[in-house]
Amino acid sequence: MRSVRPTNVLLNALAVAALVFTTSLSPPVAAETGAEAWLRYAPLSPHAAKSYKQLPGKIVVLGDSFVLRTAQQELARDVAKMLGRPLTSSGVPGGKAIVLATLDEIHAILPTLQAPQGLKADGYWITTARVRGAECLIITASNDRGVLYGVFAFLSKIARGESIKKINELQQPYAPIRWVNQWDNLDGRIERGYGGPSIFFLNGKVRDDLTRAGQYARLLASIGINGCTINNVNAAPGILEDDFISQVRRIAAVFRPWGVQLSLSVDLSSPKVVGSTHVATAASAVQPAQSVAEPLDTFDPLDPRVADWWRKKVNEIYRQIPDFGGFVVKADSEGRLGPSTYGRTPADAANVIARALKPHGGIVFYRAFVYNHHLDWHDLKNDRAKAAYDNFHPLDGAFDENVIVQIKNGPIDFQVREPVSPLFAGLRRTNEAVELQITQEYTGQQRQLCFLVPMWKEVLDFDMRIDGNSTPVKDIVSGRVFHRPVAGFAGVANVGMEANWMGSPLAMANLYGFGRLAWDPSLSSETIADEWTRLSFGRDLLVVKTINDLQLNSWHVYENYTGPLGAGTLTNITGNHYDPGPESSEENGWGQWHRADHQGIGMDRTVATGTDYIAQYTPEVQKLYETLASCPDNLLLFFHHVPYTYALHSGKTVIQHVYDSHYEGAEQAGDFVPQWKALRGHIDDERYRDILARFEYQATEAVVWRDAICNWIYRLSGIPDQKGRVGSPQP
Ligand code: GCW
Repeated sequence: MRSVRPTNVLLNALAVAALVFTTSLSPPVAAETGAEAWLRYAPLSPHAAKSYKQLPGKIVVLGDSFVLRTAQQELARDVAKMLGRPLTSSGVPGGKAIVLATLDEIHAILPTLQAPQGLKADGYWITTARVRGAECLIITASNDRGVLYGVFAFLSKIARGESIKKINELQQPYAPIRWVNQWDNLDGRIERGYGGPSIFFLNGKVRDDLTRAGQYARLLASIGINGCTINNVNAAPGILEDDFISQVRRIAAVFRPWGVQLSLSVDLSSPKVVGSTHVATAASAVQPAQSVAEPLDTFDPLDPRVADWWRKKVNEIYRQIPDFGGFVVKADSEGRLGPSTYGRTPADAANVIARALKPHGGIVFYRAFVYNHHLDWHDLKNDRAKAAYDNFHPLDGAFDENVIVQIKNGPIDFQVREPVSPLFAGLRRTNEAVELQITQEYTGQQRQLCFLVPMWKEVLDFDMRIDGNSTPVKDIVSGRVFHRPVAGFAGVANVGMEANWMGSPLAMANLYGFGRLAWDPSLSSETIADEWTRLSFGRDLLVVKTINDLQLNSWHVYENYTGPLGAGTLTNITGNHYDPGPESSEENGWGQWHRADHQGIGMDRTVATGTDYIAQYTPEVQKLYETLASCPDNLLLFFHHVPYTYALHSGKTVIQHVYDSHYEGAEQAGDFVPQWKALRGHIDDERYRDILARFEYQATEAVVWRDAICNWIYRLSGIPDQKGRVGSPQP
């Protein structure tokens, strides 16, 4: 046997000792699945915990409701997790305490307490006051939900290490409607969902175990989201079968403690088909339906029998779900039936349902995503981008007060870059909501990093110049500009059963960011990214800086190697919406055309020579886009058809820009890998390895994209890359 020399033994022993020493110095990095998302509430170091030692050890809750109880439990549990300190709870004031109560309740013990300004529904105020001689921390609001939001905001401060000394913070939501839509099918699959199967449905029934649905509601409440539509806008009529409603009721029950209102997507032909669709049944805990709506031979919205059908159906829903939110409607779109079957308008369709909901306080979201997907592509005047405005602008003022027209941010379909929809400025007497897509359908499907908050900020801050005034989109969709009673934000989230919800831990920043922007669109992308990173990954400075940078750069990087100059995401649009497929955009009726040919590229949407789309904007915005001189480079090909040799404002030709941006983007995506590798040992191994594998994959995909687009455009244009990378043999 070979003897081991003493020096080696000594060195090995020293190495082991050194390892043990260093590991015992750095705090253990616990395994994480991402399931807790931004609500990890990791224990604070003893040093950090010290700065919260003045926090009272008791919670006093005034009043009683599901939501207040949730607020109290959440506070007690998470403070214990972070500070290692139990909090007792009581309904009776006395001594130092954290008081949770609505303003009305608090006035019973503190009649003089006045919020610095009127609190809107869901707004909250965190302050300190002396109650019967004892210094108390007060979390108050005009309603119970606001108290819960205040608790989450307070916990977020501790988790991020913010000081709570002399706290006095009042926060109001920017808009009353802050909803997510889930595109879940009843069989359990999710349309454009990349985080596993539905948390609500399985094999045509509501899941028996709704634990995840409850946890989802908690995540939503923590960022101020107050409504969730649980099923696909391509709605199965079976959702309205009486037996199904009694199943859905169970989902509403797990949402309720978090103040999340449940709503449903419905098919407009329901009056004709519901009653004859087969849905799987589950044991019902409520009495059978009292007012069965029989199937009719029509769904004509102006037929009184149809109005009666909706009334009965809605009454039955409210009997089972008293806090039901309302319906989302996709009609006359992508093959869905709609009011056009009977020569009726979207307003006729929306109003018949709205009138059934009105006595209960429910709302109809009627989607403006109505377009003809059999457009004649030979006709250069045809333009899908015009559809929403053409269909809805003439109906301004025709919708009932409890209808909201839900408008996608751009006129096409969640592309990597689009101008904002002109319809935002085209409805003055109609409620609006902006629809943003959190799930990354056209932006990498969660397999590639694309933090969408900077894109949404550009949309929300875009000034529509209505009547020559400053009218950013955020002020229109929040109801401010035209003083609309209900308005706001809808985000297509599509979380699923995968532990980390969206399929990728980093993609959760988009859900977080949606909620934060819906609450306060003036927050910067940097602030939102920073909050999210600290909550999700901790406060290590290298971790925070690296992840923030990755997130904040990712949209531009993705745009660089996928879709140039506003031409759209050049994905396979007839297939998976993921791989490069620029040819699939052309020569079909879908209308996602870029009009690339041998001479040039881009859609001419000008008033002068094009489709006239630009005429849908206000005069100042028209001016911006109509001429090549003023049109920004990043939207050039959305609005204009130009030769490949056209010189951009940057001085580069279009073709050289395409080559350069694709090479630059692929290189930037490749750089994500070493940036991420620097975090090894600074975060838990599970998420480290998972995300590393994603970045390595993204780096190779970016090269696939680069080559596909560069070769395609070279084949079309015949113009080689000045830098010799495309179109001529490598030296
Ligand atoms: O972009 C398209 C999606 C469809 C979706 C549709 C819509 C739910 O590819 O999957 O259908 O938009 O928004 O209605």
